[in-house]
Amino acid sequence: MISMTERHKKLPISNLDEHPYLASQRPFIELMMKYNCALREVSTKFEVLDDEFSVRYNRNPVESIKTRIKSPHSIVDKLKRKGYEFTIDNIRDHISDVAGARIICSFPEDIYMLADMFMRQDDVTVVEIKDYIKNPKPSGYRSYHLIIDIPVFLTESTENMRVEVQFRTIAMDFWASLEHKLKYKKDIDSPDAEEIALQLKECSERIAKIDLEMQEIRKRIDME
Ligand code: 0O2
Repeated sequence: MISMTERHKKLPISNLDEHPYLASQRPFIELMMKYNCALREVSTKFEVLDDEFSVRYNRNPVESIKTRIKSPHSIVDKLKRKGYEFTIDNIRDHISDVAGARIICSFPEDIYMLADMFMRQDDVTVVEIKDYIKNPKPSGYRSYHLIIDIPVFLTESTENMRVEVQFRTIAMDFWASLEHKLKYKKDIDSPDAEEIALQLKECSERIAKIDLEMQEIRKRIDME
């Protein structure tokens, strides 16, 4: 019988080879470990920027930072949707959001400022920019997405890992989280579907206006 303490011990990765099944999973476990390290680096970069802002300008443009690694199930699904087999190379080459970081900002202008500072950093290579704030999705989804490569320094090599960074205001995040829940909770296949979609889009437009109004208020307060 395995005691609680033993069961909760971290499995040393070197032991993987002792178990044929686990040994076969090793490349996947290693890949996820590298994505996880890349996410920690990205997260630290935004913490640093926010700390400096706090000391210099007495304000925090970063409200919160969330990170996640895509679940194996979602990885399999996404590869299938794109017509690829589940292999390490296909994951690396065809999925850009295995590692995802979400930077929630106070105001829309903070998004562009932080994204710009981040992109100018020497070790960040920008692969793609998707500006769903200037060009919202038909659903009403607003966010600024960056696909980047960042080096992870390992024991014997350095590997560039791909990360998707999503920037949103608190308001955009509020909309996206609720819309995601509403959409995925139920298959909206009812005759109301079109009307619901329109209503969600209108909510997104109102939220965007509020974001700009709050930004104006901040500017007025700053000038006083
Ligand atoms: P999750 O659970 O958030 O990870 P690509 O990744 O480039 O092959 P894709 O998936 O079309 O193609 O990229 P896109 O649309 O630029 O960005 C995908 C991510 O943006 C989604 O990830 C969501 O997080 C978010 N997103 C995009 N459109 C919407 C939308 O209409 N509503 C909401 N709530 N979120 C959206 P995943 O993998 O779908 O999900």
